[in-house]
Amino acid sequence: MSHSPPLSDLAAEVVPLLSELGVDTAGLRGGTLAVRSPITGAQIAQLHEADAATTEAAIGQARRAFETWRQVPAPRRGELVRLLGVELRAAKVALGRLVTLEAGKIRSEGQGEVQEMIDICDFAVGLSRQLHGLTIATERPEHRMMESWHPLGVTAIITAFNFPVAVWAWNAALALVAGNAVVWKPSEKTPLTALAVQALFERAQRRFGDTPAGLSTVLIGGRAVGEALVDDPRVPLVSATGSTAMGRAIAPRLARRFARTILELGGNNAAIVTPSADLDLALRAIAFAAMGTAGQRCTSLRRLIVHSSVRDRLLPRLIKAFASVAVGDPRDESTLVGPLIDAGAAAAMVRALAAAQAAGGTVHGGEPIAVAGSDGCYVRPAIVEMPAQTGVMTEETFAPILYVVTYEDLAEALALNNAVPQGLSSSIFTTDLREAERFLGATGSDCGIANVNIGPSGAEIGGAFGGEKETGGGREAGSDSWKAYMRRATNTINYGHTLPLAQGVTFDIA
Ligand code: UN1
Repeated sequence: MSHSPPLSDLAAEVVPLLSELGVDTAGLRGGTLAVRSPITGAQIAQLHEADAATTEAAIGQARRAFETWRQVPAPRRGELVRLLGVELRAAKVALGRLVTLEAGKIRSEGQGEVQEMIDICDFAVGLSRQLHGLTIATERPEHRMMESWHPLGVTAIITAFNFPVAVWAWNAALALVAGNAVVWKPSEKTPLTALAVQALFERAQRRFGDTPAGLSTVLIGGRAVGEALVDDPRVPLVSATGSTAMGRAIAPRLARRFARTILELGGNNAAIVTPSADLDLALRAIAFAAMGTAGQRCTSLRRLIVHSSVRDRLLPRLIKAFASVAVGDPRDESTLVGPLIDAGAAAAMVRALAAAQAAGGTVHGGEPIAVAGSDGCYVRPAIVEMPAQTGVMTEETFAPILYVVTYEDLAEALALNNAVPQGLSSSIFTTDLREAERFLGATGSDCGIANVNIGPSGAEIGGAFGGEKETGGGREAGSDSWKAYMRRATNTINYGHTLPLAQGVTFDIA
């Protein structure tokens, strides 16, 4: 057993919560993975990591669980997800609190994240009676053609720190009703919330009755665990959320074995503010999208493309809002912007602001903020007026930095919106129907999400979530995203006595 220094005061808050959520707290010390709360930077746990043998065994057990689970009728599988939703409702306050302590989200965002889990459970329960295929007109007499959807297999879910529990739920709720088993590798930065969710899942399992062992597993660990899931032929689908660099590393490995992927990678989301925009509404939307979650959503607003005639009416108000927003301990009710996840994130922000300045940008805010008694990384959100959309503005920095450029005509604004490698989310603020429709049309935003008069972040689960280009192309959550978790079989049935061949081919044997 490795040396284990005493845990911090914050651990005194975390441990009872974990135990309330059903986690065996005996396993929180003595391991090799140090877990820190971004609130103070203090250690809150030292977890044991899954080694190669544990990972291998978990995948094997998940495969066996799948072989049983796929035979359970889908609406019955939905019942398990319904029970998970019941557990999540009961645990919403505690789990949301744990998200705050481990990921640094403000209270309402921590609670909101759990609500997102509940929502996807409800969605998946309904879906469990609707995993429907088509019947298709056939060209042959006395034939019928249809498609069927079947369970796919073990689904690996690799998640990021910024939505430590909701993104698992988007994937797991659908995968489970689809008849799959799931194996989860949470971010090394947020493993405790994953353990809590696993404990809640196990409660739901006990209420459900007989579920196969290993239907859902959490593997705590780093790169090696992720790579084992990526390379294992028993895992036909890997859903991974993280950086474009991570996606670039794993996508070719998955392609090599023809595995399916749902990749949710970098975003560099823009909002266009047109001359007709309702500026009061736009101001609020921009503030939430750029500063909410301390700029650490994939969907965070990073680029503002403002019409030159609007700039002077909007920018001073925005600068004021950024300068006065309450930054601090996310446990305080008045805080709107909590800490960055760690020192690495703070350093990336410093580097980005320096690069922007070197490119001629004017920076407002962005300085570190000292919070009494804390070694956490708190920063004033930054607005950067850029002379042009170049360099660092085309990259995703996971921090509250809003770059601003101006435009003269809508075609230019649309070109700017699309002129980055990422393609997750986008918005336009306009009251002009023509502008809105152009933005949403085929020559408009090239992103997976395009909104009118709301910011690019804060999507509901009912829609398909994901983006194009370097965002990876995956779609999760609502709409028909469930199809990614199932295999489709096209079935042709001949109920006649002859054998007409398609395309009129003749093949008459003697
Ligand atoms: C993410 O940042 O990885 O749309 C997901 C949103 C949330 C999900 C973001 N519902 O902002």
